[in-house]
Amino acid sequence: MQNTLQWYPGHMAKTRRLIEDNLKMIDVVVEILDARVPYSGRNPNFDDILKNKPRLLVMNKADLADKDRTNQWIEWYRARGIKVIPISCTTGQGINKVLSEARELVRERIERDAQKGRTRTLKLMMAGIPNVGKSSLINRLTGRAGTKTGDRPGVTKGKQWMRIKGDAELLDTPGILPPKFEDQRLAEKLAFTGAIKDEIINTELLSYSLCEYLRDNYREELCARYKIKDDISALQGYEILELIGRRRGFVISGGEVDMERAANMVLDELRGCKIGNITLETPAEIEDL
Ligand SMILES: Nc1nc2c(ncn2[C@@H]2O[C@H](COP(=O)(O)OP(=O)(O)OP(=O)(O)O)[C@@H](O)[C@H]2O)c(=O)[nH]1
Ligand SMILES: [Mg+2]
Repeated sequence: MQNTLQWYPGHMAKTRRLIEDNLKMIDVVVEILDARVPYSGRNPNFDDILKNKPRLLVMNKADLADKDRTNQWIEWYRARGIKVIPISCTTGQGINKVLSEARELVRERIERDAQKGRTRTLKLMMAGIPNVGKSSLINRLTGRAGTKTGDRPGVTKGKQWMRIKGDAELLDTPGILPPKFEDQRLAEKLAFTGAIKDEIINTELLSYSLCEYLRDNYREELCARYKIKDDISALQGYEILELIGRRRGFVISGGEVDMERAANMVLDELRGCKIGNITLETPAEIEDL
């Protein structure tokens, strides 16, 4: 990407404090990530922020992701001693596992309390980068639209507790990104999914890069979606985007393609799963970084 991305350090720092201040009363942190970016979608600062608090990793939006790759990632994490469960707040897949897996992580404590005649209300904190579905998961678990959700980052502003009858309490938190990315390629993957506000991104450059990723990883899907018959294997991102724009009739005066419009359309269609079930990174790719 053209320059280093900047994102509201003030707001993010405030959320970090909110998480740290509430951590004491939490039993388990549910770290939610977007199944389309199972690696870049984790905030590396969480290890530092969450310390040794039991953590359940949840890959949400599994309905949008590439199933083979989701399984590869589950294996990859498993090999590193981390359990991840794939879920979808849209289809309901895996939702009923969230509480039981979280409980499993603190089973000994629950049993100890039970011996003393106390029932423990499980206190969970939802944490993750922006737009991954933290609030949606709370709404799914409570069965009502008690927290605001939206298809853009930064919807949740402050903390909010929600209770599941007699059973558990859930704390929603705003999404936070690390203050900076060591590798801009990781930031770019996040931007593809919409976790970073488009206002601070050059969407045209981002889209070129996306076209190249799709060219190398999901060529069939890309060509089918935009009815491209040409061999695009040797084309650059901007040439592919130009082809797509022309296909869609995004032509301005002088016969040129409106690249900005084409760029926004391709990003929208990726995020809306119109191009196909796409996961934007594989374990092998990450190990090569
Ligand atoms: N397809 C699909 N969309 C989902 C899923 N979960 C959430 N979404 C959508 O993703 C968008 C973001 O969801 P939110 O619940 O607002 O995400 P959040 O993590 O609370 O976001 P912030 O509060 O902005 O950090 C919304 O448009 C949701 O409808 C899912 O499993 N599948
Ligand atoms: Mg939210």
